[in-house]
Amino acid sequence: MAFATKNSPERDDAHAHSDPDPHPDDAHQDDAHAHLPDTVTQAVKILVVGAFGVGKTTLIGSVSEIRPLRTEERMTQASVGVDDLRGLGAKSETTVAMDFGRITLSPSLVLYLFGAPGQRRFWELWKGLVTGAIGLLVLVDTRRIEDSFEVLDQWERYSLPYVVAVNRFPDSAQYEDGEIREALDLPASVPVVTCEATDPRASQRALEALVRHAIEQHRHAAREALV
Ligand SMILES: Nc1nc2c(ncn2[C@@H]2O[C@H](COP(=O)(O)OP(=O)(O)OP(=O)(O)O)[C@@H](O)[C@H]2O)c(=O)[nH]1
Ligand SMILES: [Mg+2]
Repeated sequence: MAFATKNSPERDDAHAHSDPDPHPDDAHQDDAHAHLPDTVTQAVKILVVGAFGVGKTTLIGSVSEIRPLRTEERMTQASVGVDDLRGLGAKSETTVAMDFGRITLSPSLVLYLFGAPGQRRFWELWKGLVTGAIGLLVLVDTRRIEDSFEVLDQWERYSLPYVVAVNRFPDSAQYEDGEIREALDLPASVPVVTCEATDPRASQRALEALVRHAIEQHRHAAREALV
């Protein structure tokens, strides 16, 4: 299947709409995980970003070991024609400030996860949210890949290490990594992984890929600075 590409002249950031979908349950969180283990020595901040409706809130909700903080507001008539609901079933709410969650990746390492709203009207918020983050997990929905173009353009301005995570919805077509790279015009160094935001293990693997990539990039930058 052919994609529109990020650089194609017919690129179209316009939006359409259809019907909404409920939020998934965050069944695995319990209060036993409210406190950090004593073994944790490193805490890092990660941002989960991406276009409207790609699954940011779902991913943080599925992977977080604490009850996630959400700032969902019901979508109103004002978002009709602005927030594209194609393929999003019964989605009726959208994040208006941020998501927040936490996952302990190893006995010594904890990630603090911040979800940033994707719509243009929230871009000003990103400047505050991004402070102190070591990297970005950029979620993409290939059913509407063109929605990711301008969001990715904007995040690239922050020059943070990022990994593209293709969120597999039940009706998503399969694409080769090369097709995703070409469509998004990704630098060769940017890893592409697939996940399902509703699956905690797949979501965790995507976060692990980001942490590995961020560490490599920060090491590389440190080496360059010493030359
Ligand atoms: N089946 C399935 N549904 C998903 C998956 N990820 C997200 N969804 C659904 O897709 C819709 C959008 O997910 P959200 O988590 O709200 O997406 P978001 O990126 O936080 O959306 P905004 O904050 O509004 O930009 C919801 O109805 C989710 O239930 C997935 O991996 N599988
Ligand atoms: Mg959200």
